[in-house]
Amino acid sequence: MGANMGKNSSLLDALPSTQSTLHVVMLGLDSAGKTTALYRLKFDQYLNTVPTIGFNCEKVKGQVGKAKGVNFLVWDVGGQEKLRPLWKSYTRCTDGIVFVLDSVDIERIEEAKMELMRTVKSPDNAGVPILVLANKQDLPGAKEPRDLEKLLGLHELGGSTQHTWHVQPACAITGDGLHEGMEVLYEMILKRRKLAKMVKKKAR
Ligand code: G3D
Ligand code: MG
Repeated sequence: MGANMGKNSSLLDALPSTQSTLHVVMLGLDSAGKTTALYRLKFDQYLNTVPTIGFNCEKVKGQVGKAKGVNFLVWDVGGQEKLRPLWKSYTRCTDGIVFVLDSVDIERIEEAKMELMRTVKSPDNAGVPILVLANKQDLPGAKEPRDLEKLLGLHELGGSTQHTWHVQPACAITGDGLHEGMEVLYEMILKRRKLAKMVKKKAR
């Protein structure tokens, strides 16, 4: 537990990390880099991937900041079109969603947006924090997070749907930005839990 007990964190902050494993699902169009990101997070090395049929699932340990030592169970669901209806069964009851985006593939950004919004707006996922990995930042022509945010229409998710979200620039091949993104996701998950607790208390 020691690793999580910074000067400013209370015992409450530390509890969820020691209690349980957080469930996270990775979504995104095919070839966005989900499987590469998952294995980079897991083994800290680049593994050659093949298009995912079905799913991959790995336990990943947080490495930076508050998320250090936190266990995530990460599901990587195949992104091919015929598999997308399956996303729904994986995203139910998840603590967080990681949406992996190819920052160069602007041709398919509208399609990515549609898939993201469909998942996020499903009642099962109300309020689930979303980490958008703006992947492939190493490639020339990669769009900046600020532009991707606009193109994905993320501001639509503020108010009524109560989602928190963050766009993290990343390169799954080198691992740049991945653990930083997981830390932000972890903080969003904690915040949501605290809020839920407060609402419960008030209702008593
Ligand atoms: P998916 O699981 O989302 O379908 P993969 O995607 O992880 O299988 O990756 C698809 C292709 O994108 C792979 O290339 C992979 O190496 C590449 N890729 C993933 N992340 C990055 C990145 O950050 N930068 C660059 N330049 N490429 C990346 P191949 O050639 O094997 O299809
Ligand atoms: Mg894959």
